Amino acid sequence: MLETLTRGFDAAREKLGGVRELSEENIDEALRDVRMSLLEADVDFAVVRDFLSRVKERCLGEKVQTRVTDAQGRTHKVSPGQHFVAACQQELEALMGPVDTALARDRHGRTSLMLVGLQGVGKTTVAAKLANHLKTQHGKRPLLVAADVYRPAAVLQLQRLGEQIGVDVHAGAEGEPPPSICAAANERARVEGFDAIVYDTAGRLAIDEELMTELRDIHGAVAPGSTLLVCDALMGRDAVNVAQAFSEQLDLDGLVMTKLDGDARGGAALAVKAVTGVPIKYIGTGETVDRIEAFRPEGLASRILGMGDVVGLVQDFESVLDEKEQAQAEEDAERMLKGQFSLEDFLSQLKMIRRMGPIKELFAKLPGMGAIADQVEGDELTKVESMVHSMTRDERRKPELIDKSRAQRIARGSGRQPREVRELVERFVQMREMMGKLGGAGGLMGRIPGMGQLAGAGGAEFDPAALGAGGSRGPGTKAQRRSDQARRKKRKSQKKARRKGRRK
Ligand SMILES: Nc1nc2c(ncn2[C@@H]2O[C@H](COP(=O)(O)OP(=O)(O)OP(=O)(O)O)[C@@H](O)[C@H]2O)c(=O)[nH]1
Ligand SMILES: [Mg+2]
Repeated sequence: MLETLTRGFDAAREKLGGVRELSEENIDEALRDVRMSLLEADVDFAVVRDFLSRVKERCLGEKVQTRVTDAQGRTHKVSPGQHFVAACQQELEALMGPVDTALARDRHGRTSLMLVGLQGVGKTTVAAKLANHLKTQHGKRPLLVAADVYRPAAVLQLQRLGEQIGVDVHAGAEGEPPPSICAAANERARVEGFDAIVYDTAGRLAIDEELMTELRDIHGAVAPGSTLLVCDALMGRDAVNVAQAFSEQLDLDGLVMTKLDGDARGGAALAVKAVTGVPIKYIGTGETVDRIEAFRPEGLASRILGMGDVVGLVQDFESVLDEKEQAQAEEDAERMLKGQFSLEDFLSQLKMIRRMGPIKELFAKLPGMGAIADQVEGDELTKVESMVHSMTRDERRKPELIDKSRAQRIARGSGRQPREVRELVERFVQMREMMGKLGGAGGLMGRIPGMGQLAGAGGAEFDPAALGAGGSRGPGTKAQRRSDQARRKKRKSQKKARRKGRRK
């Protein structure tokens, strides 16, 4: 979704690739690409101008460090291009943050939030997503309130979603006006002991007085802890205008930007806080109820700069994998790079990815990882598993051995088609090759547990965090452990090879 933006920053970085130090001229030259991409991505003109001048100031104003030391005591050389990227990262974060994603309580001590916005932007979906989030992540017992009485089937839509996530939905009587529905729901929450409440309101095609009056009435009747405006990324610059208009009429606490999974230019996400003062609190990245994330400016900034949201990914990895699994993943990665990766390892990686849940999406965005992530959807993993289990040890280690007759045997054993066995082998071989290539790329992958050796192979890459742009996390003692492990393993395999040689 952020290709346009990323392209501009990439071009700028490339231009600075050859320069020895940053000067007013070469910064201006580099910023020209950035300016174009920001405008093309629909970022507000004034925001672009201010942003560029702050980046420039940061590049010129600071004493340019040529070396930095990271948290692990490793020193990195900082090139002018990297310094520029760090300045961009810091300014992008400042543009979108800081964000407090906590949802406030109302005067009854309940987490309560009201969703407002134009038609079709995703209010009802976000209502269900947030109710689900409150239920599963915060252990709350939420009540969903259907306050859209205008669109046919709007109530039914929310009821269906409520059923799906196991959350009660409050609907009004025939002809009951929305403010009174919401007030009744509020009272019901008190009586029945719901500790969270989410009001889904009606949308309009344009901002009209009637809509605003109704929203103000609801707001007055229930005094929600947070009022969130829902905008979709496809609205482009309009999202900024709409946020402006709503915030003039209603006290907005934040914004939920939906459909960031789509083909949008993403510029609105950058500009909205700067123009309206309303921070993005959550982002929607898909149609299903689990596709919602707390907004992290630093994550989006990294992605815009083409570096992937590695910090977020590392956090997510650490939250789903225990230490043993992380160590295992690291070993797998090591073997992958050496081309010793077997189908068994492949299977265990697929299982690990499946456990990551929604962050699969993120994983898929990293270079070359999409192909792997695709295979853990639906029944695919079970299929792969059954086929791998029907293989002999040798076949798992060297899938090249699998010829036509072996494929037939494996297919029979696993209840699959020989074609599927061949496809699996093909995909596996492709992936192994790709991993080999990634090894050279280094850096990025190295910050993900399990991918650590990739960094080792390519040399440590610059990390803007090391310049103070955020908390840096590196392999540290793990790296030490890994290299010890690698050495041990190497000795072992050399020994083995010698033994083999003697036998021959
Ligand atoms: N791809 C994608 N689709 C989304 C997302 N959020 C919502 N949608 C889709 O957008 C469409 C409209 O969503 P709703 O939740 O009904 O929008 P709404 O604002 O409640 O619409 P009205 O009540 O008619 O004003 C539906 O098809 C949703 O599945 C998202 O984050 N990504
Ligand atoms: Mg709706």
